Amino acid sequence: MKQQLTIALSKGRILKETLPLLAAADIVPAEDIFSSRKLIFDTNHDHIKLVVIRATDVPTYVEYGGADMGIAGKDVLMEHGGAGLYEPLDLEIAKCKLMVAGMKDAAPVEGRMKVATKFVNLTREYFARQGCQVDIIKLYGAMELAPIMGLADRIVDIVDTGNTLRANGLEPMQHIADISSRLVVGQPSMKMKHAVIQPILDQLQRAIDAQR
Ligand code: PRT
Ligand code: MG
Repeated sequence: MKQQLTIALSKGRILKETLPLLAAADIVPAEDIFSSRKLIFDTNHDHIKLVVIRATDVPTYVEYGGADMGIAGKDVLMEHGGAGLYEPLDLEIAKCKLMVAGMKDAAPVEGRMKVATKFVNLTREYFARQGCQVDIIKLYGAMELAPIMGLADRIVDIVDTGNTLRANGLEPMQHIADISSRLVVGQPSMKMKHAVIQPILDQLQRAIDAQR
């Protein structure tokens, strides 16, 4: 019998782009994920299950072996840190950029800059690398509001078209990283379940090449 394999998928916008890639690698959920309230899904393979969870929980599940592999945005992975995870594939989906932004035509900040973000770890590392001391303010959403309300001088957030920034009178200022979704594999799973994981990696790689 084949070893059991659990794949953790990020719900939200990544999921819509993930399912066609999985299908191209011949992994298809047994029922419609979007219309179900289930968290765990059987697939067309007896040995493969999918769990659908919050993006930020995906690396945690994979790190602690609650899932063997997972799919999450590079932003989420950078924020989580890479301990215990291999990142063998760039799926090249849900592409966007991680940027520093502020009010349009904002004056340079005097003294210590206040930066609002949900990505506190990667923001701290980014500004430390710039040799810049900042105060980080943790928010859980609507970062764009913070500079408008005088809560922060800058934000660190995901930018795609830039429409959200523009609509709120903000502009992108510094590019931190290009983001796309990645496949991660737990280090023990990669070793112990290599026989079932490697064929999936190969098929996904072919599906990624085909979608380019
Ligand atoms: O909603 P929840 O808090 O559970 O999690 P989440 O908001 O992280 O999930 P989701 O589904 O919104 O995003 C998941 C992942 O998609 C992110 O981790 C990124 O890797 C990727 N991604 C790609 C994006 C975007 N594009 C994106 N445009 N994530 C967020 N946005 C948001 C951004 O936060 C901003 O509010 O869209 C707005 C900017 O878009 P533009 O086009 O106006 O610039
Ligand atoms: Mg969201």
